[in-house]
Amino acid sequence: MMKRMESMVVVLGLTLWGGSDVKGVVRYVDIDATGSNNGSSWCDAYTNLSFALFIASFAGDELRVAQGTYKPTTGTDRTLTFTMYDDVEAYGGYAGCGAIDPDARDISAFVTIMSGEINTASVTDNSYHVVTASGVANTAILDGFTITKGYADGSGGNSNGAGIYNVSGDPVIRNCTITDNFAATDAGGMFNDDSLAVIENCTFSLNVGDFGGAMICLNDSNITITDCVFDRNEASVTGGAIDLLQSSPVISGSACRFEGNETPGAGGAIAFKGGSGDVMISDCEFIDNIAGSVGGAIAASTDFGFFEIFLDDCVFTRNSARDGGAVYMNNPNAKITLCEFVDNEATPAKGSGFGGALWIDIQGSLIDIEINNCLIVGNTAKDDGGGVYFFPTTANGPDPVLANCTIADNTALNGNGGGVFHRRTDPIVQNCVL
Ligand SMILES: [Ca+2]
Repeated sequence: MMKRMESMVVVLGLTLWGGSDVKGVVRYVDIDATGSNNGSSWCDAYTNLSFALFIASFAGDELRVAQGTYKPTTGTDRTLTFTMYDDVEAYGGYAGCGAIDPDARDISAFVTIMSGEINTASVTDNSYHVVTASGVANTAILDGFTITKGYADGSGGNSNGAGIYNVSGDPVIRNCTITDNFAATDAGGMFNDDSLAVIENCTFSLNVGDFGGAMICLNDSNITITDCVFDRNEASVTGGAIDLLQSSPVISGSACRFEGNETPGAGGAIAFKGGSGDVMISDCEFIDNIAGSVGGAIAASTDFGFFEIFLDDCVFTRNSARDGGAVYMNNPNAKITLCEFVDNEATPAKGSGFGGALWIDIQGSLIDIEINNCLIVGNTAKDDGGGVYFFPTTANGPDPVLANCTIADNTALNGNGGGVFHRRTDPIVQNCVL
């Protein structure tokens, strides 16, 4: 009996030590610290960020990281990475040891960089993944870092997610800049598979991949993206900024902007290939995005699963594609409300171009399309549908609704329907200015 009591005490002790109820301490990381390197103060800070993250994982410590450039290794192993852990919150952007106020925090002034630039000066021998978030809960937080120079050109998972690689993790990524990362297959910036990641106030720029220059979401990655900027990312196949397969994100926030993203395929900014629920995009600006095929800003297809897409309060300006200069919809239910479509173009140099602002394809008999309170102005198609092109593939299909919209000054250069082109359907037009 005594023995049993003792072992219970040991078990309880271990549980308390490792449990999330035990609040960790604050530990310091500063690449320039020269003291005892035990993490206890700015000048005794750890200099090795990978090691600090690992140590912090035991009791769930908070890490404060000073300005400077940190690398996953000083050696040559491309598989080494900054690993995120449950209950570890890491904050970059501090002034650090030697500053008048080492606790001063300013992410722009005290830039804290997680860099995959290892080995030679060439990027092609860099870390496959700068950060790895696989398996973590939403208690794993990165806040205030620049994540850059990942180069995922390996095999399997090492060809995806050069900036952040995430399988079955739900990390929180906040106030970060994810820039200049390359993946040979999916997502230069951030790879999400089976994830409920939360991404807030981040910038993804100049990332390159085959699918999703900045980000890919696979297998029910119904992530939340708030107040993020996607700037000049490139995908060589689809989804200039974001590629989504059977995933339904919420993308919103007054700072939300997609600008100058590009792909030769579908979805200059975002490509949806089937959802796993409702897709919500609100308060976002889409500017100067380019798709070689369909959907200069957004291409949404239900080829891999039906979904309902809601576009609220978004502005689409100067996006271009072969068809659907701003938005291409292939068969989801769609509610487009309070959006502005201005100066978008479907005017390819070769071949035909339909739907200067919108191409809406309706195949199913129960598809529900509603465009309400929108402004569709100054858009141009090479052929039919300067503003909107409705294209049901079956006769007598469901009738899309256009209500309370202003549709003006759109041009169908060589075709019909300067404002709206439709065939095999009877759009219900209510209270619109044409
Ligand atoms: Ca290198």
